[in-house]
Amino acid sequence: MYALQNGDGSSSSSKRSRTEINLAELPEDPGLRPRIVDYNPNDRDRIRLAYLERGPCQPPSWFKGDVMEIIQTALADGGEPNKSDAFTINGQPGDLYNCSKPGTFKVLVNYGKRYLLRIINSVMNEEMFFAVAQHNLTVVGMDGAYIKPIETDYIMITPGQTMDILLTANKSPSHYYMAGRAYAGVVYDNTTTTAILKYIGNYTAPSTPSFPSNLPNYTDIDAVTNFTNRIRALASKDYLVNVPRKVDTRLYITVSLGSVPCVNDSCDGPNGSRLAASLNNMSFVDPAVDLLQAYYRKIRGIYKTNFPSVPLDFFNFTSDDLPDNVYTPLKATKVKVLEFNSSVEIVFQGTNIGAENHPMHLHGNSFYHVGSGFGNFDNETDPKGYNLVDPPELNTVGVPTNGWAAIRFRSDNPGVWFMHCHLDRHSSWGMDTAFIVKNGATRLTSIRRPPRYLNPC
Ligand SMILES: [Cu+2]
Repeated sequence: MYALQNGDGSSSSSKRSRTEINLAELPEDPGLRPRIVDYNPNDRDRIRLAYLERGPCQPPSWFKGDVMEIIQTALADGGEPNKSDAFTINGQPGDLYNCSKPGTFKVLVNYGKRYLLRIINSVMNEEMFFAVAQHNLTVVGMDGAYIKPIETDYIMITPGQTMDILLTANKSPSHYYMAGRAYAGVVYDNTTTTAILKYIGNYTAPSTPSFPSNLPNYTDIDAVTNFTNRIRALASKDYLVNVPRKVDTRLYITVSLGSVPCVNDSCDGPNGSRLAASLNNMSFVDPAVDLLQAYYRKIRGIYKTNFPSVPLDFFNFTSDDLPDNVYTPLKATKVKVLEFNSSVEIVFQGTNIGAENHPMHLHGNSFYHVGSGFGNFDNETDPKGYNLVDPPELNTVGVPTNGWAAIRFRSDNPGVWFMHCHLDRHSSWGMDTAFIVKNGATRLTSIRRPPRYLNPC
């Protein structure tokens, strides 16, 4: 329990009533701050907000302007949101942007030591290439699971993915750039963010650090494929792979960017339409009551359970010449119900309706990424090439541009789990659905009761 100073100079327990908290007097030093649970539940939201306002806030996408206003305006007008103006590494855009040089983030290293870099792509709308000048990277983990170590001179990481990377400081003591840039989508921020790997010691630093020559260019699709095809589970005696061999529930899901009509063709999408992204032609509509509450409390009329298991129309999904009627999805709140502990296979099929790499992300479960390819998925020949020996266990998988990705998992986590494209603009346009995983037979395999107090959003 922490003691806090009151306005009158006396001190008291931190679990205090709402009227006694003076936000201006909350400690600046994070080390002196009481834990949030030590405050009265009614005060916690105000205190969190007060700390957030003090910063530092370190968004990896940086916008000139109010980011919420930019997004809300774009959603209201039905068009693309502004691109970001910069990417950041640990809050700093780096030397290649105007005015940011003094603040460039630096990683100090000692010659001969090995370092663990934990890379998280929390960029809003772009997959990213990342490299460190003259230093190889050894990727050893992804999304919290070990993989067979990959020696590489660059990575490609999608929003939502995390990687554990070893770097050995074994080059001439100097300054080296680490740099990130986008893998091109339909629209993308084409700036480059940098930080500096700085060796500790006495040497003459270069006026400009060397730049990673192997950082792929924006459109280098081969660099994406070559890197992602190397990702394999560690699959050791201690880290077993347990990929379902038999499939109970099979889903084939097309991933598309389209648009829906707008009154008087007055929106900012193509020909005055409103942009709408979809899975199996369903463009997800945010429900009035959240899905977990609606399911748990049995509130009717919030969602439907008939999310389609296959596309409503089959056509040549990746053709350059698409039928006219495939651009307009249906807007609905549809989910898929899964029995407890069923083995599930999902094949995501990218389409040429706004073709780009879509990082599909599942909440509540990791899954095995058993296969990928370009073009249309062939349900007879492609499964023969699945990797069921050492597929990586992930929670986000990039569906290749105009290609497909297959995943398998066991639905052993009862509850309601959102699944969505991790490019924020696609998710906000409806490239989402949710799974309701039913309870198992016992209390331990059933959804838990909600806590007595839930913070309002
Ligand atoms: Cu997407």
